[in-house]
Amino acid sequence: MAFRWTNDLRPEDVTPEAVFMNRRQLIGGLAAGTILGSAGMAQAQEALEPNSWEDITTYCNFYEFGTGKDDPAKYASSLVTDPWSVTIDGLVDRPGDYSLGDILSQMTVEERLYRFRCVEAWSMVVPWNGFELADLLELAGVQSGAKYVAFETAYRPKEMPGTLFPVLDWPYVEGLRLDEAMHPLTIMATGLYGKPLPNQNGAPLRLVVPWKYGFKSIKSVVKITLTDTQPPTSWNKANPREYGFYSNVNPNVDHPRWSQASERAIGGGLFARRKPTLMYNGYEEEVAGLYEGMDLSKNF
Ligand SMILES: Nc1nc2c(c(=O)[nH]1)N[C@H]1C(S)=C(S)[C@@H](COP(=O)(O)O)O[C@H]1N2
Ligand SMILES: [Mo]
Repeated sequence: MAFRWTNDLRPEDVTPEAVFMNRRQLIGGLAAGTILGSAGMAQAQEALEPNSWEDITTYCNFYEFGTGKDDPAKYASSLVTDPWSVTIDGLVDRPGDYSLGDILSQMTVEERLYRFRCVEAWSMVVPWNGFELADLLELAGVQSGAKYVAFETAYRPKEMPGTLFPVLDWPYVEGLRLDEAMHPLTIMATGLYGKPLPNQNGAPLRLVVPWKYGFKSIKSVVKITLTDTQPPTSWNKANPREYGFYSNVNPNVDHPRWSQASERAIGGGLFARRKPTLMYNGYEEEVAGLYEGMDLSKNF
């Protein structure tokens, strides 16, 4: 792997402004802090003020439990998350069913503070706990022919009342290019605020890809397949004109039905104002290289 996330920064490793950030902010914001000027720094710091547990766990998208933002918090408790296992197959050396307990015993779970952004132009900052997807993929042994990673959510109509309606083609599926999947910003989250992930947020294990729109961050994952062809994704299947494979946060490319230039920060209350959306959700320095030379208006 080209580089790994580092958590053990010393004050002398970072800019003077960044020294005043706490460790949690450093984890999420270090790279942004070192490349931005102080104005950008102020914005980055502001953007990294975490949302409340209440906001994060009651304003959710999880169509398997209904299409309303408050439906998952009301209905997702019916999902049985223990025992849980993830099938990892396709172009890997060690395909099989990996129990969550076995996975966790081999992973270092870290706290990460990420700006999370949904496609409908709202954003939150979430203190996730999780591990790098790359570490999980390395557990299974990625073969050299693999180019993409496909993900699948559990599909259990008895536990997921929303799947009785054909709003999406169930199960929910997503995909990443292998280099996106191996990037150290890409994590599998198992908790938030140091507590186990609530069902409505994708328990017991969900993807988080902070430079992409929220729908890429597939919840309650039961299957991961390494492939050599680009996998289908639920929202692209539902509406290919509006949702592409990449779905990178990009204020310069509007969704056909709304502007993506600004966002409403959830939890801002009465004085909430729209903020300009940052390229790659503020992670440009870290991920722009993955898309060098690509026409982002075509690969949206
Ligand atoms: N299985 C599944 N995963 C999903 C979704 C979904 O409906 N089903 N919604 C996506 C969308 S559109 C968003 S914005 C995020 C929301 O995550 P959050 O509710 O934890 O903020 O989950 C994504 N993952
Ligand atoms: Mo979303």
